[in-house]
Amino acid sequence: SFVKKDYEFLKEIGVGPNNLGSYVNGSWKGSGPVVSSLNPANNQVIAQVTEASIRDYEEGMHACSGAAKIWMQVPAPKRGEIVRQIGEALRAKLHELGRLVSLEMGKILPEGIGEVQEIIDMCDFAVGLSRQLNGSVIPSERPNHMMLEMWNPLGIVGVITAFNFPCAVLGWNACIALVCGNCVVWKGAPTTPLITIATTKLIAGVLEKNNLPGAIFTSFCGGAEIGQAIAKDRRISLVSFTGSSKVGLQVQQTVNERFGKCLLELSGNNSIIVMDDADIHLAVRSVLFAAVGTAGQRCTTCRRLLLHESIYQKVLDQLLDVYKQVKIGDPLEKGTLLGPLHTPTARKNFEKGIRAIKSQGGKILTGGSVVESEGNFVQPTVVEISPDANVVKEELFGPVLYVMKFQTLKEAIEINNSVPQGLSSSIFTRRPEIIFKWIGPSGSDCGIVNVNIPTNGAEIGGAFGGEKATGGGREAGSDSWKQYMRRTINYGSELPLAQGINFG
Ligand code: UN1
Repeated sequence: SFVKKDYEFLKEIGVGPNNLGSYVNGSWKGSGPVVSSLNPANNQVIAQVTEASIRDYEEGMHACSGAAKIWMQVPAPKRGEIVRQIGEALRAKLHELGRLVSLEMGKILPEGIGEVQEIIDMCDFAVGLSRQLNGSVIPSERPNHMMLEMWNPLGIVGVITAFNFPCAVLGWNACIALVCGNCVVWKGAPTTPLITIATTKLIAGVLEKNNLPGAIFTSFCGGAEIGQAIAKDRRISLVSFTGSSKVGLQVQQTVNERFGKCLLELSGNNSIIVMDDADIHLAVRSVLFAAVGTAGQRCTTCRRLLLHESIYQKVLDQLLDVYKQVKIGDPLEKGTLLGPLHTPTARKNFEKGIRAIKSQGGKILTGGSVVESEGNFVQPTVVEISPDANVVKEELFGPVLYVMKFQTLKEAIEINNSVPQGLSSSIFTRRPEIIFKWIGPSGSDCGIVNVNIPTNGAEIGGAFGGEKATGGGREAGSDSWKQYMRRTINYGSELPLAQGINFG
């Protein structure tokens, strides 16, 4: 076995062999099913967690509704100070929490630590934002009037996150929601409960130290039942959901039925286009990180590589060469580039996907098999296939890269835009006329449109999210915060009506 077993460090972040999975009204509870958290590298149990029951959920939401009334009255920069302290608490445990992310999710350690860094960055961003939730004064056409646009909190924001970024995506949402004056209700992925618990403990510690109600941050380990309760709950003004397009659509429909707001970050099917003038060395390094990083389990993973016919073979040869050097193994081990898939089911889906690829005319250039071991390892895979094959339209969540050839930029953009999803995209070229076409109205139809960098690894300062089946949401930086608040416009005491209307 190439997996080392060392769970001692978990004590330092508040995780034991048996854990309660609901942080409710400032204390830890659990009266739902007991589940095991598994190490994807060997499928052995790391620890047990008692998930939330609907009773725990109700108790938590009741307290959270009370806390919302208090938290929205705390001045925004003071809320920022609490988020600053959360950032400090995370900084102090960067390595331990990063190690847990690597252990429980299966991504390699530098990426596990990078993920915790991402939530720390979000805290820093949100602290600054807490002094910049600016409204505006709009000139009125009426005498003695002005229109004042100010931003008020929504109340409670629900955050449902996925296994692949088990704490960074919480950060994108929670850091902003909190400085905007909202309480947060979090449900992490059912297969990463220890990360949910460890992250919540750090946040809870800060609330406690500041004598604030613990219910400002309410957190549940659980599955679909708790997720549905959040979607249905009228007390939750905004539900931010990260996951597949299929489940996202169900969440959106449920939230719509009660006229709630939804923020969706769903499936991607991201392509990298390499033009004839590209820096090929840069492109190959970028594709490797984009397609193999996190074992292809990022929503921003590059799934389609579009190569100009004149450099097709050259890029492919270099790429296949670096693929052969990818070290597969224990994600906690130094030098490993490719850890396991997250679950045995993901490994089975990989095998199913490979069968579908072959039956649809795909040619496996490298990889294509699972790795025989007790963990969920698979080979990094490159497939030559037509852009019209059905499998290419779907998101196969693993390290499988589809390569295809094009002749013109127009054709490449058409292929880029030909899938249902629209999260991230990138082009490699040095020509400004191509770059501006690519980022313009008739270029990429994705939310993230990159040039000469991978499709993944976005930094938090920009708004993150995508179009079409990716759901249209924007999280993290830029002006994403406006989604976590509501706008009001007030005006003066006289009643001259706008548009010159005389009403009796
Ligand atoms: C995700 O996979 O859900 O841009 C998020 C990136 C990361 C976030 C990915 N910063 O790849």
